Amino acid sequence: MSSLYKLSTTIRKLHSSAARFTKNVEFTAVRYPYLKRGSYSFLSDRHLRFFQSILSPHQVLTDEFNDLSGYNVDWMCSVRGSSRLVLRPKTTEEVGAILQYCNAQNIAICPQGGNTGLVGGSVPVFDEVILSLGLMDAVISVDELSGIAIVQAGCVLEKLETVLHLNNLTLPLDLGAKGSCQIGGNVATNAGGIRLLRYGNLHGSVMGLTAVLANGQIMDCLSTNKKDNTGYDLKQLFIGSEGTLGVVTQVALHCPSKPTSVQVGFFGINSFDNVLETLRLSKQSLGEILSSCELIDQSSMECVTSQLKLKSPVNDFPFYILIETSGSNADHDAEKLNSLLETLLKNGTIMDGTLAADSTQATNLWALRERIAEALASEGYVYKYDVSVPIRQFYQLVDVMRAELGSLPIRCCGYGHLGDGNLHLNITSQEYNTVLLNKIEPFVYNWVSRQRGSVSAEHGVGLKKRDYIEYTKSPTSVYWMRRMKKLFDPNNILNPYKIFPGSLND
Ligand code: FAD
Ligand code: 2HG
Ligand code: ZN
Repeated sequence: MSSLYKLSTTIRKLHSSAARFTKNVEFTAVRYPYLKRGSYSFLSDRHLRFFQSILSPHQVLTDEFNDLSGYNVDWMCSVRGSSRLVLRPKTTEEVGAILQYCNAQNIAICPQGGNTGLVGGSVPVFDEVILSLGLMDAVISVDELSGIAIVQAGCVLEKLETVLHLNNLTLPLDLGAKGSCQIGGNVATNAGGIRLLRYGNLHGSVMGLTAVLANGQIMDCLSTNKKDNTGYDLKQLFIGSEGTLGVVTQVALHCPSKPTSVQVGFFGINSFDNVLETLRLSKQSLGEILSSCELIDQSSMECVTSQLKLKSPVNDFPFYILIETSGSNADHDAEKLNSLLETLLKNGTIMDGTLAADSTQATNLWALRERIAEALASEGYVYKYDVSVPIRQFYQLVDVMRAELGSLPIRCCGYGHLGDGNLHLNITSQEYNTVLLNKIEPFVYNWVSRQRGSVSAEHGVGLKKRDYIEYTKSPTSVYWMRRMKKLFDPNNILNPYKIFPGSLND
């Protein structure tokens, strides 16, 4: 068992949307004038002096000496807070002291990880103090035998992956933002990504965690037991709670063995019926080695190839599927994938296809899928919808939206985690446009609601979807969520204005 990794790995830090012109982004309070600041304390010199007394100077960033726009603006450059203070604790105890004080002084807090969230949850709405976890980035221990890694919440996902690989383990989750997002942020959003099909979501992979509650109390649920049926499983509450119930400071993650053989296939398909047939046959013939099944439509492909100058080896199809296998026997896996490709070509389910011959080719194929979000961002403003829908209706929403919107947007495209029924519907326009927005919402959510889907499959609710949570969650569920929020955070200091419609302070 190895412990306390101080590795400083080179992380492929995610470049933000539109090269992060953060200063031009409209303030959230201006763009959404109906949002009203809660009756929280305004930051005073007395408060500042307290934070400076418990933290070192480089852990307390004020707007007087620092440009805080990178913390105040989200990755999409779509929301902007006006926080004047960023606190960067190094330990769970420091987080505890900060929250205890904020709770007593009625100071609102916005917890922030890698700030790659896509629903406006990671930045303040008004002047909430930003609690950035970035300095809590140690990999505390990795145990190859049990597969358990214990990590501080601010550890960047890609750094953790590098350490795991040294121990013959891999991450149970992977996403395009891995060079910047943090494991604490992933837990707080219950991030999905491209391996969920194989390893399930974080509710299953997180064995334990430490969370600091709004009153500063440290809740130690850092169990490493795979099985534990003693009472309520409280750690689950923090997974997907988007910084509203507590601040996650440590995570015990169950990590699978690193596959020794990873293979990628990329197919061109001429109809959505054949997309579904490809999924069915892939599941049937690849079985347990199938680790990803991702869809790209023609418009998304056009965007990623033209905006980022990437090349696809398969062209001119309405749909593309990327299949990945992860296994332990390269010959065996290659034989399975080859035979799938042959069958699909022979019976006309796919029209063209290629298998990556080496890891460089595999990486290039993955870039066509993983970099779509980045490509879309360079077109201007992006309206993002991350929905769960029944698999047979997966692509209908894109067609329905195109018919509804006509030539208003630059692009209306769909891609995503086909194997998990998670569609990423994206609509772009040159700039933020309320006429277009009002044509999309609530239309899109009504449609998803009628299919009994979910308004958020993986990105969460944050600020952007808070008015729509009730479209796919029952009033009783939302009522009990609110009750839980009140119980854990009676003063509503943790990430206010997020997840729930209206005001929790009323
Ligand atoms: P942040 O963006 O900083 O925060 C997200 C939310 O979590 C906020 O509400 C914040 O308050 C809260 N939070 C953060 N850290 C903590 C903490 N330690 N304790 C309590 N609350 C906290 N998401 C997916 O699910 N699947 C994908 O495939 C995927 N791909 C992406 C690709 C790109 C290019 C980008 C830009 C984003 C993608 N995302 C994806 C969205 C995003 O990366 C995830 O939501 C990620 O989990 C956020 O992690 P973060 O550290 O950046 O958190
Ligand atoms: C992905 O799967 C991310 O690439 C981003 O979840 C999705 O940009 C999006 O809509
Ligand atoms: Zn996704």
